Amino acid sequence: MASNLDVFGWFDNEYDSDGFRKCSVTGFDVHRSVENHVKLFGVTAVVFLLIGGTFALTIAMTRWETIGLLEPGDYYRHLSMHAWSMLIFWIIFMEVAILYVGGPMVLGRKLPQQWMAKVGYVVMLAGALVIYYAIWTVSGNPTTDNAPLLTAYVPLEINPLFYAGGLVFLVGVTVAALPFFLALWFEKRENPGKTLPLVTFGAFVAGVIAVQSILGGFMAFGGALGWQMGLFPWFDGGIYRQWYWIIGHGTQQINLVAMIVVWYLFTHVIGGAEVVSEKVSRTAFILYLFFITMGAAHHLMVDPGVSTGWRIWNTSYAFYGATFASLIHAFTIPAGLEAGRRKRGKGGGLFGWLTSAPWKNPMFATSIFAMILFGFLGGITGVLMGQLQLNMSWHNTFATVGHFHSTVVLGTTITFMGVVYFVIRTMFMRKFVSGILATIQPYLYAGGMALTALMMMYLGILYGVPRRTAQVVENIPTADFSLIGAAPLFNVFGVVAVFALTGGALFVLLAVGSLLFGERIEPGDNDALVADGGLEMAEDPEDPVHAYEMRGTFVLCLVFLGVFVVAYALNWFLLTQLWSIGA
Ligand code: HEM
Ligand SMILES: [Cu+2]
Repeated sequence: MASNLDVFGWFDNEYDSDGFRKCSVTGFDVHRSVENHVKLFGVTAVVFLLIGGTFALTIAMTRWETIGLLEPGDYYRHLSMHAWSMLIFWIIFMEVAILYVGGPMVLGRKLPQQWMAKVGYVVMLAGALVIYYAIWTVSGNPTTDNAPLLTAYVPLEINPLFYAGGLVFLVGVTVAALPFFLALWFEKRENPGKTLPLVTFGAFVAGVIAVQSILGGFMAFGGALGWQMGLFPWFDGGIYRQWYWIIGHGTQQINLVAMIVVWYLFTHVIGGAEVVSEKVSRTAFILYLFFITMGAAHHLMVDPGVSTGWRIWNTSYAFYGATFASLIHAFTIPAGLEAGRRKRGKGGGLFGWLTSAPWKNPMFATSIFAMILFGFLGGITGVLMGQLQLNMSWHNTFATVGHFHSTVVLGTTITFMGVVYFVIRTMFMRKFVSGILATIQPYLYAGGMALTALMMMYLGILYGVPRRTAQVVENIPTADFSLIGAAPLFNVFGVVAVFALTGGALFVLLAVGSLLFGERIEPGDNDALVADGGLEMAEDPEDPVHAYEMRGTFVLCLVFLGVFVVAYALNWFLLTQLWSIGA
């Protein structure tokens, strides 16, 4: 029974008397309470993506100095709005939705304590608005009120409201995540001997990393706020930076684990993948739990506040435990797809399983593009720049921005766009307003964004173009060298950024358009989404998936390794070239 307020018919699916329905695509028993909250958080996230995307336009058109849209004085304000809308609000609202899918929805349970989800939602929203207010009303007076960007390092003078907003947002996220943890708690209490499904297990690991990160966030923002309000005389800048990066780095690892969870789910549901070895995949998730937060130190590589031993131990020893975990997933997910599709008779030669895959389905394409682009562009560069020596040539250059757009955009954002498509198709039960545009959108966005990220890296590494600044080609204040040689490349950057922005705008149009005008799908009419051969085949115990070949994946892994070696060698070569500067 839909509420009177539901004028768009967004919450009017039919449920049995217990409030459940069976999803014809995933086979999950979906409870109304879970589904409705997933919709709420998901739609809100898209609104933040739209806001963040608008500011992506203004800052990209500023860095393209031929256009030079904003005055240098306004640049930081727009950059802060972009960063917070995208990296924090769009992604974290989506992540709460993904926790509800990975927990109660996969387990076929109700969402426990729904009021917590609602309170968490309102508090998150309030925190976001306070942060927006603090950023937008920045006066720019350097002794009282600077734009916070993401890092807001003390002792920079920043409006205390900003730190307060950050704390409120963190409280909201914590409260919103509680129903997820409760669902797992109840599940384990009722079925003590049963293992959690892999997707739920992965979501739980993401949840634990979130707890670690949030604690770091309370220390950093709470300490900074206390210092700003005069509760204690100082807050050491080095200590702040370490705590700050526990959350700054930790949240990126939540993104990583959340998107890997989605990849396992979508390659299975839509591509027909199966998990080749539960043990191996679960071990990889556990490695993250132990090692990934230690990587926070790679943000302090050039920081005099922490010892060299601390930096090297955390980034070059401990963190490789987490890198190893990523390499495992980089094998097991495509291997599961290959073996699962071969089992369904969709193999053929080395790559027949790939060429026959549902490339026109945007939910499949987004996950596969994200996996490839994240791995090749984001993953490899992350390992390179996370090394003490190579960090020298990356730190605070535009190349860093290229690296993290490869991770949080090419990886997380593209994956989450697929999740939004999925929620529209299987929960809002709407067809896309245009099937062709929905097919094209991931290609346009992934292509445009990949080129944008590559141009950022190119400009940063080869020219040393700095990040976070409005002008370098026309005018570098106080510097006596010139970057004018980079100007033609900035034109290329500007053009490909416009392609990416168009792809992003198309996504928002498709999502909102389909929610408002999309044709309704009747239950059972969604079969086009189901993997070749249907869901049942996946459950046949007589026909183990690991008996099928995975040689295509093996070849892909060798290609990956080859690119890795070349990129590594090239970066060391470029580092040696630095010696000639000033000679
Ligand atoms: C079409 C899409 C996008 C374009 C063209 C774009 C472009 C840019 C540009 C030009 C910068 C400024 C770099 C600088 O001056 O240092 C930037 C910064 C940033 N972007 Fe994006 N971006 C896009 C999407 C995204 C998305 C989806 C996310 C996150 C999910 C994101 C996260 C960030 C962050 C965190 C910063 C850094 C802010 C800081 O330095 O504190 N961007 N982006
Ligand atoms: Cu990091």
